[in-house]
Amino acid sequence: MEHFEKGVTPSDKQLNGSDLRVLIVHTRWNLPIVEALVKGAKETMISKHNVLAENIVIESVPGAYELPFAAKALIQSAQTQGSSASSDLLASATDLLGDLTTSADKKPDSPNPGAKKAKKGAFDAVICVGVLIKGSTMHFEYICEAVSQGIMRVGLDSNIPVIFGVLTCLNDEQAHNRAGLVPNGHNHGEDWGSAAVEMALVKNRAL
Ligand code: RBF
Repeated sequence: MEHFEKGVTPSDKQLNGSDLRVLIVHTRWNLPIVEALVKGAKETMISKHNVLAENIVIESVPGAYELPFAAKALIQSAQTQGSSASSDLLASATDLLGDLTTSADKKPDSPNPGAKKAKKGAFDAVICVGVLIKGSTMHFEYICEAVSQGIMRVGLDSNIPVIFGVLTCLNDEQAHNRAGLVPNGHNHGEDWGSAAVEMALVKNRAL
């Protein structure tokens, strides 16, 4: 049998994200692990798929349970701003949760030297990032179920692809492994960045 490598096989198509605007909403629960995942997603979109750093908007929420609501609110807010003729209303969607920034939320480091300008308005894809780690009560099961259903629903209802970037781990070790924080680990954020670009292109019928 051929060597089997677990995980996603990269698309054989060229995924060009240079015209995309992507929202990352992440939790502040388990933040050090979440930050690694957000970094993996962001850097992959920029370096592998040519997404402009200024077209990646990063917001945070307290915990995973809040991810679906925030994703929905930010999608709607950005769409309203994008369709408005008023320049006042063209303020970035970052304003909505503007007070809730963390070190993972830093705005783009430096302006992109390329000719393309930062986009305004609607997002082409959203990545919800969080880390749920099982405790001794049933909380984990309830939150996992609600969050996975909620994220799927936001995507289908809004017609914007929403990537399920939530780790549901039985212990800390699994979480560190899947955020690439230990030797031989793998940062799943990288896969989520690629998935966001691919699904945005599918949605825009550019693939
Ligand atoms: N949020 C997470 O993102 N990851 C967790 O592992 C997590 N564990 C929780 C465990 C308990 C016992 C409680 C009460 C909350 C937890 N939350 C976690 C927070 C949850 O997603 C949400 O922010 C709060 O319940 C407020 O709605």
